[in-house]
Amino acid sequence: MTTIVSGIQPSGPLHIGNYLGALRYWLKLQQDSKNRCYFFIADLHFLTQGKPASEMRENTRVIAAELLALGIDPKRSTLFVQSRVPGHADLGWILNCITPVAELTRMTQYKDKAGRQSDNINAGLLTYPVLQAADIVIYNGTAVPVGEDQVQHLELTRNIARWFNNRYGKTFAEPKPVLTPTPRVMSLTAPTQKMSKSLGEKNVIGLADEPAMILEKVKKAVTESTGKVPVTYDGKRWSLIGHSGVPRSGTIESSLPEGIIGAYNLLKLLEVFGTAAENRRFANGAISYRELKETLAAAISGHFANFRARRAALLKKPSAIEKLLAAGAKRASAVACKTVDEVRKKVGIS
Ligand code: LTN
Repeated sequence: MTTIVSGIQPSGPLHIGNYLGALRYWLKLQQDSKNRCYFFIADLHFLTQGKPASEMRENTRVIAAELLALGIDPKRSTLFVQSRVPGHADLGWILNCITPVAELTRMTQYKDKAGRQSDNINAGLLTYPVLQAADIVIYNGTAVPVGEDQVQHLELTRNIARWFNNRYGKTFAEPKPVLTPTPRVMSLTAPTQKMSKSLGEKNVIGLADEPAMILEKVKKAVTESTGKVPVTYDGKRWSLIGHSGVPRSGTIESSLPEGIIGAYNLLKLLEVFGTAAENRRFANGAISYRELKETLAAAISGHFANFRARRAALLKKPSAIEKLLAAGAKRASAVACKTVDEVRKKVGIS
């Protein structure tokens, strides 16, 4: 048995960056009966963003419907809202007390966020990765499907588990990230940056976006204009000639012209959502961006057609969703309580 743990902040409706970065893997991992999966909506983490209560509530409701519509199956996976399992915050506090502040101030995500929300650098932002560590070790998680931006937090989680074990005796496993093979999905309108809601609506393709909206957004995607992009397609994957993988900040690729990165980003999306035949059409000669964008938009719309229908149906049944989440929290709590009891004994507060 492998215990899989992952969470997603309810920062807004799901988008293809979430899907390709992690959620696609959640779906795959829950199919394997050798995996025990805990998936949750990380509302305690999202509290660090200082959003109004109405937005907290609304986002959580929508994202729960979206996870179910995507195929997260409460029969196979334990799906719940983090704040409804009190053990997370309890254990988070205890782990705070063994984590050096210096380890937290060097986290790149903390520095990024503190820069972006300079009017709200709350203590939760700093201890965010400690709560994340608690989320994982509370279920003795060993594999954590996340986007590559979470790798540093996972390293800290392993350190925290080790510090605790060294001090109080072997208690926690040391979890590892499970990264999707999908490169980072870049913003449509600012392709040197990661696709993210914080860049604005037009940068992201929502999983629930209607076909007309998807087409509109894809059409506005930034690309170079000659159709000549240094790429090859091997029948499965697009590669950028002379460059490995995706543009990442601080690498050679990020110094490429924005239009080339933008074009490559669209091809990588077609690689996932389109057929091999559709991809091959763009592999020889100059790329017609009009054709590429129309093909890609149709492929994405088609891929999420069932999702849109199921999501709409689920949103009409809020009490059914509530019931599922309550059952998930109950199941998670049974395990979380055991861990917290054991930890309380070990640290001397039982
Ligand atoms: N920080 C993560 C969300 C998250 C998480 C977790 C992921 C909170 N707790 C535990 C994996 C395991 C993010 O923003 N992607």
